[in-house]
Amino acid sequence: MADTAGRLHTKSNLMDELGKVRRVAEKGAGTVTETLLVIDATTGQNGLTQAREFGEVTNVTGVVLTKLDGSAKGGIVFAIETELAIPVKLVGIGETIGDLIDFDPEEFVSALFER
Ligand SMILES: Nc1nc2c(ncn2[C@@H]2O[C@H](COP(=O)(O)OP(=O)(O)OP(=O)(O)O)[C@@H](O)[C@H]2O)c(=O)[nH]1
Ligand SMILES: [Mg+2]
Repeated sequence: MADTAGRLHTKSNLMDELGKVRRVAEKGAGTVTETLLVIDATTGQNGLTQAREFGEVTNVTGVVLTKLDGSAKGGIVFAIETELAIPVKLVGIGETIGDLIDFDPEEFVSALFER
């Protein structure tokens, strides 16, 4: 598992580096089975731009939507799924390892209508 820290979609040198990480990981016997992009639920429209740009360099296979324990609902994932066909795979509902859980679409939609 590789965790790439501190990436900014606006910094082209960091994005090039990320593309290289993926290419190296796929060399020889290497296989990249999943590439997850973490998006904070408080991220608005910029989340779509981030998903598009990261998707271009690394072929993102899923989104991890974090900080759903706050008041933010993370509605940007609808645009990411509709426009880029990248599904949400995991959600974060707190700061401990047990708070990273499988995405449940029905629960997610219900939570959108809770006040
Ligand atoms: N409340 C809450 N806090 C979270 C959640 N996910 C992450 N955090 C907190 O957010 C902070 C930043 O998380 P990191 O995992 O360090 O963020 P990162 O995206 O890896 O950041 P970089 O490595 O700097 O790119 C930490 O204090 C986490 O505990 C979540 O789902 N809910
Ligand atoms: Mg990190």
